[in-house]
Amino acid sequence: MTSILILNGPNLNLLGTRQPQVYGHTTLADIEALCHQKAAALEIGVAFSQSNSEGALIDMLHAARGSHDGVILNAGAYTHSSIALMDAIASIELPVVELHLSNIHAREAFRHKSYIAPVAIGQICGFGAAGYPLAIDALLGHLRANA
Ligand code: CA2
Repeated sequence: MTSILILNGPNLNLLGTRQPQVYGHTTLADIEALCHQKAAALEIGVAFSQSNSEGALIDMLHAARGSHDGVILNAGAYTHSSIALMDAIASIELPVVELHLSNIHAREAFRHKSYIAPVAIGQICGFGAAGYPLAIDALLGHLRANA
């Protein structure tokens, strides 16, 4: 069975509890439930995780090789700073979809730079929580086209 890892970075555990004017009222648990529903409908496996630690995210990316077929990554603010995450993605040789709730290109200039984009198969941003099922469709389409 196809298996996808959905990985969330720093502060995303706070979704729905703080700054709802920026990130909405949907919690990360709501998003996880949405992803499990989508995976069940598509008959694929999904693992969902979050960490505030750059090293833990890198460890989970390394562990994905051999246990998952692809990764959806919302790296949060590490998107704009982490060469280490970029190197980890390049090293695992798995397709990675870069995901953001907000449209990072319509926000502050420092959010326009992504270290994930050059090593991702594509980027989805600006659709809020709905971006997660969109990213699952995109990754599955990529995996099926490259099977
Ligand atoms: O739009 C996204 O998904 C981001 O990855 C979210 C990051 C931000 O640094 C990226 O530029 C874009 C921030 C996540 C912080 O989430 C919070 C949620 C509730 C309250 C405070 C922060």
